[in-house]
Amino acid sequence: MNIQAPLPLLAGLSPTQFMRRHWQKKPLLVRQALPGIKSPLSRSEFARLAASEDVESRLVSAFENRWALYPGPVAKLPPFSKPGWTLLIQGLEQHLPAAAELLDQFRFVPEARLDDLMISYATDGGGVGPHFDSYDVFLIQVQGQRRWRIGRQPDAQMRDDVPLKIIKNFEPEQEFVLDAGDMLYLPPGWAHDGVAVGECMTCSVGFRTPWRAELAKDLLSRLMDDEDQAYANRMYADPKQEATETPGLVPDQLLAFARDAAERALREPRALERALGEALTEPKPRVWFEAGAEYQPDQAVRLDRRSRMMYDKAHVFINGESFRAGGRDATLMRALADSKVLTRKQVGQLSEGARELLAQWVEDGWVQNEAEQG
Ligand SMILES: [Mn+2]
Repeated sequence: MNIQAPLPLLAGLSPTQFMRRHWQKKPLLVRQALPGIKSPLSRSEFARLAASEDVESRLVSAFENRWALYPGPVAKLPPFSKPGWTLLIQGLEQHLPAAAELLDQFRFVPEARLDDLMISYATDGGGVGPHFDSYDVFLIQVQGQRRWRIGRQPDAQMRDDVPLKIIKNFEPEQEFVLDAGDMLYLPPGWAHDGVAVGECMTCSVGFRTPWRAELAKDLLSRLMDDEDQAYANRMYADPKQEATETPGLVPDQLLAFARDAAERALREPRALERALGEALTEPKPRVWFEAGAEYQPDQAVRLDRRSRMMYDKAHVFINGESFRAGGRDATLMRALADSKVLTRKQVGQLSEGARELLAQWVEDGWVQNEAEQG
């Protein structure tokens, strides 16, 4: 992607300009960001996904002014003719190639930050109420119209009489009606309320914003699970422990041992880098791959739409696993992570070891062989 080129998607801004001026800073309304966009799925496909155990969905209704939330799967949707309900499906990119392609247009943001594509279907008046999100969001109108009201909302009080997080005293500052193809970007913490004007569908590009504590917990547990490390295989010993009159007191020596254990794990060369890469590429709980394809060595390859692949200076990460990579293999694997494809020629340049790895990924369904195009 040329990050200096102006894009209709970003109202004529280049990705570079957008990131500097708007990202995490201020909203951007883009009329006809995606002209001619079609909904990636029909009503009946929507209903089928909503009923599936493999799909994360939820139904929100506000019939007779009473908010209700039903976690999916939703076996039977309310009638399409009935106003005031909405159904949300997370992770649409895992289920539909067209949704994965839409999400890929936002890869001027690092993959590590991109989360998923959500779609909401709503009948007239449907929505989830005024709320905050803790992450950035691109709201893309893919069918029909939705009225968005947004504001900075200093009063963060929530209603306590509803099963959803709804702002108590919403004070919108701006209002826009989005038509199909229009898009609204909101930074984290902007209050927003989207209400369907007639039947409509809206896609949201969501981002991952890890909390410090949550990330530290994940990384530290990964570091400690790595039992192959030399630092892990040492048992506490206290040959100099004296008899004690205060058996309840934690020995200083044991505290020192614990501190040393944690510090050694963090200091271990490349261990934290590896834990982070594995954590960031770990597939989500509902993701599964179609394994069993046979690898064709003379063909181009494409990353499966469900695969997460990233890299750092010393490793390549894919779906929660890490590999040391250097030289030409590293260059090629990084190209696969960045562009999601390797041409037949590039595949031919991989070392034998790297090609064996690629063959394994094809068999696992993480990568697919592809006949060369164009
Ligand atoms: Mn939201």
